[in-house]
Amino acid sequence: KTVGLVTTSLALHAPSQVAAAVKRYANLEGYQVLISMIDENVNYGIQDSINELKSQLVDKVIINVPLETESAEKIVADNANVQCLFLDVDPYSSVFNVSFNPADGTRSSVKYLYELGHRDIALLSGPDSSVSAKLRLKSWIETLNSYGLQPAAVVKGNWDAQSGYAGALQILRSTPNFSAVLAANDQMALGVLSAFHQHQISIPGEKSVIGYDDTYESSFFHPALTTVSLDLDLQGKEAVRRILDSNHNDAERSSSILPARLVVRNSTG
Ligand code: IPT
Repeated sequence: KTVGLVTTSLALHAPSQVAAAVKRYANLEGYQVLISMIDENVNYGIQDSINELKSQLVDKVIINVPLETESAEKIVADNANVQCLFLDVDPYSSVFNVSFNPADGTRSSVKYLYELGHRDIALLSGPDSSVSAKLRLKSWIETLNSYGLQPAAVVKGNWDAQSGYAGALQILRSTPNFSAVLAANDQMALGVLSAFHQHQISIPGEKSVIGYDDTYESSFFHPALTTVSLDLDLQGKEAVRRILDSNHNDAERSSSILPARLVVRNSTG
């Protein structure tokens, strides 16, 4: 008995934590997990990955790759004999998915900064290729607008720490007077902390930083990172439960949207 997992780069902390959870919970149910990792060329690679899994007789596949709704629907249509469950699509799309509410954590971070008195908030978004990155960005901007604010700056990274570091330097050059940064994930927030340390900018004295994900390491950053916590272990667990249940019953194939919540540590003030 085998479940497949097609995943985006496991060099990224969030997907690697999800993969670990999928394996753990599938094993507890007596299933093996075959992992196929794809890289840059997502739209080409994903069908190859599914074919690779099909050739090993896998008929249930969890897909943790950022996909626009049409691409996910096409994958479902092209693989009629495989049950596909998506982890990184628009939660409100019609495809079978287990995902996170894209707005609750972003709203509470903006609200929290606003209440601390921040008015010049810079945004460090994830890549345009990621649906979730775009949803987070949209929700930050909508929430800022609801307080009568515009972002002090918007820059984009590619999820890794290096891009967060580069993004922070870019904002420091273009708009040095911002007082807080919202980063779309913790790895980029780590890069931001590093850039600020290098420029002797005190955190949170001069600038506050909020991340997103709350991966295992985030409470060990210096200062310990305030971030939006995604229960990635629960996402893996729920994905396994859903895809195994969907065996029996089509009605079980409805999607789950998991909450995200702000965890306040020491990088904000
Ligand atoms: C999303 C993470 O928040 C982000 O840090 C990055 O790892 C990305 O995945 C990779 O695609 S979580 C996803 C389930 C929306």
